[in-house]
Amino acid sequence: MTDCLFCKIVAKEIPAEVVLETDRALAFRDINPQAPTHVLVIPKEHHADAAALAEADRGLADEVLKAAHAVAVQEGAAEGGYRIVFNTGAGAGQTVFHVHAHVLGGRDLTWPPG
Ligand code: IU
Repeated sequence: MTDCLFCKIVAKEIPAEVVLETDRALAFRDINPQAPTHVLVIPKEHHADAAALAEADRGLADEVLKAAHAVAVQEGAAEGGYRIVFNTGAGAGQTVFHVHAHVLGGRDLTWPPG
């Protein structure tokens, strides 16, 4: 999608601090981190949200999830516990409509989220 910010990051038209890349997924640091580890993991292909991705391509959804776990391990966040969040829909706080998993860790995380 030409007007999608995360598609532009995939196309390298907008810079991002990439921490992991696979054939079909990309992980980069969130510009406004909410925890010591805050990385976004996206499929390179455009899907609006987690529901759309799961409907369209379960294999790709699996790859994004696997990449999210790999990021947590790579960042040293896996041992202390980490969170994978897919905000899905504006009411849940989604602001960028290219599906992304937030990988959050490196500190104690409270529940429930706001
Ligand atoms: P959300 O779940 O759609 O609200 O998450 C969008 C995230 O994208 C949010 O945490 C932003 O800080 C982040 N982000 C980014 O990393 N780079 C950008 O250029 C923009 C948003 I705009």
